[in-house]
Amino acid sequence: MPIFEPEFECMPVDELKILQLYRLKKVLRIVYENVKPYRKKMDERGIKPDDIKSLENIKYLPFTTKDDFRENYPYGLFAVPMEKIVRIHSSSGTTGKPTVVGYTKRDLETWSTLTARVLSAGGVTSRDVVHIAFGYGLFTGGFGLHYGAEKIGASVIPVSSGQTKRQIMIMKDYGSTALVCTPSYALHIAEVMKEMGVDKSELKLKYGLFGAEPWTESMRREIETRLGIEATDNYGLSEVMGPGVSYECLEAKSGLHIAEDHFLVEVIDPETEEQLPEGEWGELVITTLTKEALPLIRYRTRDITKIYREKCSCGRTLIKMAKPSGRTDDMIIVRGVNIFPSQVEEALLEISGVSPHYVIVVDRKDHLDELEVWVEAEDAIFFDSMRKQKEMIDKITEHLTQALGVKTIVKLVEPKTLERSMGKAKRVVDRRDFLKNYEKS
Ligand code: DLL
Repeated sequence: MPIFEPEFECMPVDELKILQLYRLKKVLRIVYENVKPYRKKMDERGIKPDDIKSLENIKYLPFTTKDDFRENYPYGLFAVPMEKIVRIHSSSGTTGKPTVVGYTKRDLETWSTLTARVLSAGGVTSRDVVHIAFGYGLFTGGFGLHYGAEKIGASVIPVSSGQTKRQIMIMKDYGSTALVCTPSYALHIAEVMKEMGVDKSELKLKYGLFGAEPWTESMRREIETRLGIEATDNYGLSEVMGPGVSYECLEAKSGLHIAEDHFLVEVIDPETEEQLPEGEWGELVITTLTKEALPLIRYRTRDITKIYREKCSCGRTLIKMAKPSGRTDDMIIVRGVNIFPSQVEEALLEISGVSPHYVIVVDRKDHLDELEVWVEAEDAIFFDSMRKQKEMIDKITEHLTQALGVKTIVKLVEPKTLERSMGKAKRVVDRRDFLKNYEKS
């Protein structure tokens, strides 16, 4: 399999560390000079960029969190003037306000190189027909992988998400050879193919490149068998760039190589915030080394993983991360869309007649996530006529679907029936529990 940038992906580790330190020093000077919140944080700690003399010194720098995005919404963390920004994407925020990310021309260039690496590592070459079923829009999945596929010289079909039967018809007729989407959508496609009576032998699919949500080895096996493909995992997050942060190689399919020439990674204990040694599970923290528009220092991803360096059969020397096993916050990922309970709460509070007592129930039917929100009605509504109740349900459904960006099923429950909690309210019932179920199978 060709490696997209062997000069970086297979770099001797000592050289890589020199490159990382050089880039780290540069990015620190840039944020100190151009991003007020960073200068303030560093001044408060009495740290100047030149004080950081080794990669180990990074532990003295302050963290960046989603709160920093919120406090500096929308563009306050940008390190360049708006005239240099050529693209804007965003993702859900913890308070309903989205996280806004920007890219310069050079950032887009870097991003497409990194997603080209992802695709290349997963088997894609210029001879492939790449079917991208991630959403195109503010979500980084569609556009991010699109430009990487073009960079490789593959033929790209920007199908975007939804309309599964049409997707299958396109795959069959246009001869798609690589499928790019979430792992759960891949399984759903397999399910719909069965319903339609389309056999995998009628498709030309060879590779599947899946990411944007957690999945397991057993899920990989199932997707591979049902679609007759080789499936690889890739990870990323919008704040840091989008897809392209780390990627599995087809040769080993074990652990995701982190693009260390662009990202410096640490794993910390989320409670003590102390760095953990390689091989220990904790929260992944990322510092961007080459981003221009939105450099991030020690960004706390909230994703739980471990990092480890091992000789890989593919020849890449880049450190690996394990498949993320969960998150340290209450974010849930439904059909690839990130949702925080606080967004549901905020949306509900905008409607009169409903109480702020709710439970979010996530389930998986036919391999597709289903989002239900159970809401307590106030007395007056609950004892209203059926017609009025139905109107209320429709109103909440429309409002939540709009606010969350994912189809929501609303159930109105009797006043005071949802459990009241003395401590932290349990807002989410995740019936998918797919990580556990799949591991068992
Ligand atoms: O999901 C970017 C992406 C798009 C990655 C397409 C891969 C492919 P966000 O919407 O900001 O960005 O969500 C980021 O999704 O912090 C993880 O919790 C989760 N996540 C992303 N990839 C994986 C993965 C995109 N491979 C959040 N395994 C991250 C497990 C993942 N979780």
